[in-house]
Amino acid sequence: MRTVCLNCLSELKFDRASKNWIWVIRQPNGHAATKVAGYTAKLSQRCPNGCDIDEETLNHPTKVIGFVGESASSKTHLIASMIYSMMNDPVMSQDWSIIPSRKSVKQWSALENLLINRRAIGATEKRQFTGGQLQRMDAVAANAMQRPMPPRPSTPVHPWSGLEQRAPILVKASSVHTRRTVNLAFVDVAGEDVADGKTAAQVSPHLAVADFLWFVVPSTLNKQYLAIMREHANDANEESLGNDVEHSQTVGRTVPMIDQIATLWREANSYPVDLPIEPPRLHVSSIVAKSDLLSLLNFPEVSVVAPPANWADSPYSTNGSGNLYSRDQIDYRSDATRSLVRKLFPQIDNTLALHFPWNRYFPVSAVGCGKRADNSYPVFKPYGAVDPMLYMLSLFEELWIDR
Ligand SMILES: Nc1nc2c(ncn2[C@@H]2O[C@H](COP(=O)(O)OP(=O)(O)OP(=O)(O)O)[C@@H](O)[C@H]2O)c(=O)[nH]1
Ligand SMILES: [Mg+2]
Ligand SMILES: [Zn+2]
Repeated sequence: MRTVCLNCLSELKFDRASKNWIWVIRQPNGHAATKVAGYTAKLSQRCPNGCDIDEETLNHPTKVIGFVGESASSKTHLIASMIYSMMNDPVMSQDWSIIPSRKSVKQWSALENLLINRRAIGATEKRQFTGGQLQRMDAVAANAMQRPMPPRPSTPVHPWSGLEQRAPILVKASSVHTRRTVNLAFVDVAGEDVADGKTAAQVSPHLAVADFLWFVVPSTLNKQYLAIMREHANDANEESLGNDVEHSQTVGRTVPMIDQIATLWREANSYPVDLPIEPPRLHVSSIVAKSDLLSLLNFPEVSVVAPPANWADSPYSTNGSGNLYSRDQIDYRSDATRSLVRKLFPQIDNTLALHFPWNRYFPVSAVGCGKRADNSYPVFKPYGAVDPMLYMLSLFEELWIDR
């Protein structure tokens, strides 16, 4: 069984033969990432670096799930909406039990509270550095400005040391059929922090230990189509479409971001540069976010991919949750979404396919509508927020075998 200390992100593996926990050592330069050191016969409530460990992470395998995307692409809304939808969906609950871990309850409730009261969740703050790390960042900045670099410290500094901690939201997912459980650790990153590969490596160490990466691309990424959406805006989305900050993401920045994340992952895992990144080592899929805005465009795929134009105004019970649940239908929608992505922003699909050939697409509207100028939502009615989670759970082998 593999577990991860969610505080310092050390990886631990339980070796059945010796009944020992093994500590996976990651070198700062990414080399010898698989080197292991024996660890005490019985793991107590502490990781090798001395952090408190959530009891849940010792009882069940932990899957680290990272969301990557530019600022204001909807990452935090998606995480909150997807967990909310998993917990409250009547079809999902026939097969799954979803329980926030004890330590995440407070953080989770705060997010849930905003959504059910139809208030916007604020932008995620950048992670702060302490002492040594700040100097390193200065050095990077100095270099960029062509100033002479300060001398390098003689002892190598681990790139992830001195980093402000950010607690992922930990949720236990149990199959009611096999009675197996995995911990899902949802790691939320500030968009600014992944904007360039160097900063991402420093502030988002979880990217290197992730089991699943979700690339988040907003429906409005191509500004030519954003202009068309603005022309056709209606009451439900006029105010949010007018907000430039919300639609600041561009193809020009997202393409290098994907490329840099792939490079960063390869370095951290000593993975060959010329090989595509594939499961089971890392699962990667993409979410086309804010899918409620797609109904403003006139493409044949839209009716399969996006909620209808009156989604926010119609009563919940008449058109459900926008989830398809069945694998065949999810695959069908995924293919239609790829076809649409290849019209709206083809370079995104090319870059993803180059590094992550197994990438699939899930169109999701975390809220079901855009926010008003006063930071409130007319409705909280997610569209398609469960299907990507069902797909993800279906890939975790630990949940397959009956206990
Ligand atoms: N139309 C529409 N707007 C959305 C949706 N989800 C989020 N938004 C808007 O997008 C903006 C950004 O959402 P966030 O969840 O903060 O985005 P983020 O990717 O976490 O951004 P950072 O924390 O800055 O990295 C918010 O102002 C939301 O109102 C959606 O489903 N539909
Ligand atoms: Mg955020
Ligand atoms: Zn630790």
